[in-house]
Amino acid sequence: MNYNGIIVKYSKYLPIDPRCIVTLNEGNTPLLHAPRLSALIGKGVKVYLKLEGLNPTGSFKDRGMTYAISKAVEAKSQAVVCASTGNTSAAQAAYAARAGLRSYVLIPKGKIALGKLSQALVHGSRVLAIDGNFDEALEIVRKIGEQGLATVVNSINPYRLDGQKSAAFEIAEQLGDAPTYHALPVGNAGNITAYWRGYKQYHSEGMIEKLPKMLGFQASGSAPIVLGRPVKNPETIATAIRIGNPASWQYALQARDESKGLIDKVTDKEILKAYHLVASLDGYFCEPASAASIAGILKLAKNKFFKSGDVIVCTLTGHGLKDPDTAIKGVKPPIFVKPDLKKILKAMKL
Ligand code: AN7
Repeated sequence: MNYNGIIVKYSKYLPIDPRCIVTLNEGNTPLLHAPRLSALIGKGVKVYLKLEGLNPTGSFKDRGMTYAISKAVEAKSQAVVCASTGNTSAAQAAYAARAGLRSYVLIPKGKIALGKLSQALVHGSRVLAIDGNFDEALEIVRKIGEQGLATVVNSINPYRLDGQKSAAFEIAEQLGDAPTYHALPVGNAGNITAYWRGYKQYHSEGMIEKLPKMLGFQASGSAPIVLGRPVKNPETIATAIRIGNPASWQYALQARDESKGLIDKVTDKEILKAYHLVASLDGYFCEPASAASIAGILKLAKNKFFKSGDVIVCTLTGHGLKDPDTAIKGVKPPIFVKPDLKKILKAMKL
């Protein structure tokens, strides 16, 4: 059967005039079992990776963006705008291009990964790099929205979170029920909010029997929710979640408390370790922010948090190719060798 993206698949939950749908066939991403990571986490524990990096622009943002852009088209908007640490801008740029909308993105100068910047530019958005961080950019974008100059497609636009709920629906279908735990990185806190709403919706409709406990992880240099106060100058290698004052803060607390889960922090060192671990053990390359979910469950596993029979889903929110600079920095460089069989075999230690 032809797959036509999340709005068509979940049309019951994402109402719209079908003529206005703007899709790149996002969603329907694999839920990959990670046997070697599972063994590290604990005996009898099953870890699954939701590969959101396999969406059309390489991150989970496509799920919310297809609906936000489609709704903007339905409302006859001519222009869209967002503040972004990179992935939202990449998704907006692609969907706006397809819709024929003018597209403006505000990014923190020098703090977005190269792949994401390339995407926004190649898709033809007007990219404004500001001498400030994401939180400052979002404040300005809110004002642009209030003045009615463009439709804001950050997750303060409710259609974004409605679209992102589809990832929880898919996991419920892929597993046949909710997992015991759902782990994910937390930046602006939209995704944890959307997943929780998605699971609750499926639960209330009898589509799943249980609800997961939500485990959110912030980078320790950008951990406002863990600290209980905004962080003025957030810092982390995981630039996607370099956010000091999350827009969906209160909803994230609600997700945590209603699900009896937790929101914790992980250091950049732990993030990078997890990033390399999932690539080398289970063959999947995610971006640093995504590895916060892996780092988080590894941290919890040290304290025997999980027990046999637990099913953990980690959302790997973005693809590793988004951030080639971080990838290259953290590994041994290639070995330079002449095109000579003997020398090559020596270098290979064969
Ligand atoms: C790979 O693109 O905020 O907690 O402007 O790109 O829903 O914000 C990105 C966030 C996790 C955090 N992983 O999700 C943006 C932006 C990746 C991300 C998050 C982001 P939220």
